[in-house]
Amino acid sequence: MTGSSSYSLIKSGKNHTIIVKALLYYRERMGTMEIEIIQGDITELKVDAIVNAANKSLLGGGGVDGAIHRAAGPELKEACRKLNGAETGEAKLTKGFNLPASYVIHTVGPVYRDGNHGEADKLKACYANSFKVANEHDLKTVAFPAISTGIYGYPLEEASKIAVDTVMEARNTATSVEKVMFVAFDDRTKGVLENQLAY
Ligand code: AR6
Repeated sequence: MTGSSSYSLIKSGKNHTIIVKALLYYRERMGTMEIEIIQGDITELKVDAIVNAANKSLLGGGGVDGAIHRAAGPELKEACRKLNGAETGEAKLTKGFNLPASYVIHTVGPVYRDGNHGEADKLKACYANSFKVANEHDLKTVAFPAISTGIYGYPLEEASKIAVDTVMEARNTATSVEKVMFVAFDDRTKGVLENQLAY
């Protein structure tokens, strides 16, 4: 494309309006996302989506996964069956059924071995892909548990840094998400998340 043709594109009234609208739209959706830490039970939150720290079967388990399935009721398991499982780092959406949350984003965190088996990249993918799914469905409020830090044994400080850094990165993109909540089930998780967010 020559310089003059790009100039005429911008100068032409209609295209100019489109470009300005696109820029405004991008600005509106960027950089305004709130981040909050709350302590409590994620199943009680009335948000657009709660994220589930699931296993590859997506059919339920212990920890936060068990709590979400119990609170959502048996329809959640039926909906999950249709998803045919997920790989570590992937994220898939279902409705929330009996939960106050409208949707559940199921993601599979890595089992922590020694940190040399791609755990960090996989955990990062959980947050990034959950965020992507939320954006694709135009969701505005999303609550994350501390993925992989329970039964899957990920060291809390490292996992919290990845969680906060990945959400901060997503904050700088055009997204439907207006508010992210990090849900700490216990005091220690809350403290570590607060320290991470302070940097
Ligand atoms: N609300 C918020 N956070 C919770 C809740 C709750 N109701 N219950 C537990 N947590 P975990 P993982 C916290 O073990 O390490 C399941 O069997 C918990 O204190 O739930 O990713 C799955 O099926 C911890 O901080 O998930 C998988 O097999 C965090 O949630 C496996 O566990 C994550 O702990 C996944 O293990």
